[in-house]
Amino acid sequence: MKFDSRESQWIHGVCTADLKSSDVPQEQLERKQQLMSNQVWINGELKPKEEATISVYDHGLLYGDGVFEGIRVYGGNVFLLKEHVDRIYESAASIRLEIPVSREQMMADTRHTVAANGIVDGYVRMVVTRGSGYLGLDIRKTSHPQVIIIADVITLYGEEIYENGMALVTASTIRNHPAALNPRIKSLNYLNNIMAKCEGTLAGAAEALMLNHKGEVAECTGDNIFIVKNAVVSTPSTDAGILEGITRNAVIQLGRDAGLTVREVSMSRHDIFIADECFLTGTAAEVVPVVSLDGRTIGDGTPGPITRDLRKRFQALTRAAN
Ligand code: PXG
Repeated sequence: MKFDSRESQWIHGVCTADLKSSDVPQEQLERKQQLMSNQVWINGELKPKEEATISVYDHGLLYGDGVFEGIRVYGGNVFLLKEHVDRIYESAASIRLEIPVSREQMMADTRHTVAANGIVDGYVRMVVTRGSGYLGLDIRKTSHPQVIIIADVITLYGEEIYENGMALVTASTIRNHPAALNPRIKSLNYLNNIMAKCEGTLAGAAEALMLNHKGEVAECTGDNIFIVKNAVVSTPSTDAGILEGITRNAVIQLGRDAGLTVREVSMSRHDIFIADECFLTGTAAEVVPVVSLDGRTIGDGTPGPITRDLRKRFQALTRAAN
């Protein structure tokens, strides 16, 4: 079958969902146009995005060999920057990738890139690739890891989802086994999540729930998951094989500070079906109410009071950091 970008996003009928330009929020398109001359930080300097290129021999492209972060900017402040920088260095250490700049330098370069692009409310994509080299998996065949910082904007879900809640579906693709590729590593190899996301898209859902190899709830394709039952907040622990989300950790802390019991526990789909409330957390997504899973209504089918309260507290935190 021939790929036709007007007809389909995918070849061989795996995913037929169209993403027309009309599906992209107008606000995002306008903002993008203003940012046509984006300056990208690449290996120690800012370059116009057209000139910020890396080699086709880079193992980040050839093998997905590298690490990344997605970070929000609120009111010109790069939110929880230290936490994101710490995580990218931990991801890199885990795959034996040495980032050629210090953590302090990475933070300074990020702030500089955000300011140079005039980003007030936006999004940073930080990427470190293994670098270019010879073909072959051997990491000794590469040199010069590439450090890239992009400052742009992101909109994940429409306003309707934040107001009325999201319908989730469970993907049949399970989350990577932690002994194969630990989901705590935010690596450039995101096919596991992309395949699950594709299942969600096919089913008409904005996000998809992923289970782990034991059939337990792990996380969504780009968000962590929480439930509320009898005023107790629960989320899967890192043992379930998840990315230890920075928004997740912030929301756990906000909940505890508000006097709520917040537990990290093993969880099944059944626990979600019978929960009073459910919500997702993520850098791009922030706090998103979930009102159904696989056709089962959660609670009364509207965003619950604890979800709404935690969302408010999280928004206050993003503003307070300025
Ligand atoms: N799980 C997975 C698999 C993720 O990729 C989260 C949870 C939430 O983690 P944080 O640290 O963001 O609270 C993520 C993060 C994107 C995008 O471009 C995806 C994420 C973050 C930012 C942007 O789609 N996923």
